[in-house]
Amino acid sequence: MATNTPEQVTLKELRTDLVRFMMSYKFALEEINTKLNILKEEFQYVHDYNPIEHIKSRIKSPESIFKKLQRKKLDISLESIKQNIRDIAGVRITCSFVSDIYKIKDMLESQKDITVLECRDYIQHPKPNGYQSLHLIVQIPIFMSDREELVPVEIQIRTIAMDFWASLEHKIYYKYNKEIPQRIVNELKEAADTASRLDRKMENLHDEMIALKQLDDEVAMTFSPESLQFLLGHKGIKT
Ligand code: 0O2
Repeated sequence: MATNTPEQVTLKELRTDLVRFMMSYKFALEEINTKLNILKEEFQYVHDYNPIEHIKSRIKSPESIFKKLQRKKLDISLESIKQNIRDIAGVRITCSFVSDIYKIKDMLESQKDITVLECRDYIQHPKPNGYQSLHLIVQIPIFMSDREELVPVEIQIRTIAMDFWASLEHKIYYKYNKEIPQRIVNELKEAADTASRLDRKMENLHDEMIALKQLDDEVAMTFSPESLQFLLGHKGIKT
């Protein structure tokens, strides 16, 4: 039987290490997705409302990891990736309203096996180009057959309007390899401001509807159906 050369053995070991290494990020994503789906379902049941519109997750490709290592002038090794690249596992959550973003952040922070390592609030402090989102780097434990690992996951939380802007802005930059003309940069910033105004407007409308519904419920609780019918009849309103 042919035996492996030392190079082949090293290569095989490296491959096993790499597969095992990437596996922990895949499991971490699965854990976070399960947590988010539980929150989504339970919140809908208890509050009759769903703060999570959409969840998307991805594992960073080896090419992107490699590019990031190069961009940051870091060592190319598994240890270096582990220490420096914290967005290998990434989840993007889209919500209807800005207040939902902070609700989700609070719910995640209060889970005792989740540690928030970093929080970048690009909603309170948008990037100069207009980019808005809340970025969390969380760490969760993953239990394997022979060990427990603490794995970082990047969670981006944004509204539908913020997501719409970021996706299109990314497409514009991705397709155009040269420097973007200043006029386009300015218009993109304006579009981000418009998206932000739309977010505020939709949230105000939502709050007004909640207040109206509460008032309706209070009226219904205060008056019996008979007295309500009498009062409405008195006002000439048919029920
Ligand atoms: P991908 O494929 O989306 O993952 P760092 O991670 O700290 O080294 P950075 O850029 O300082 O690098 O981190 P930051 O600001 O938290 O942003 C990381 C991710 O946020 C990016 O991932 C984008 O997904 C998103 N993002 C940040 N700024 C912008 C922006 O101006 N426009 C858009 N469309 N998205 C943005 P990656 O690594 O670029 O790639």
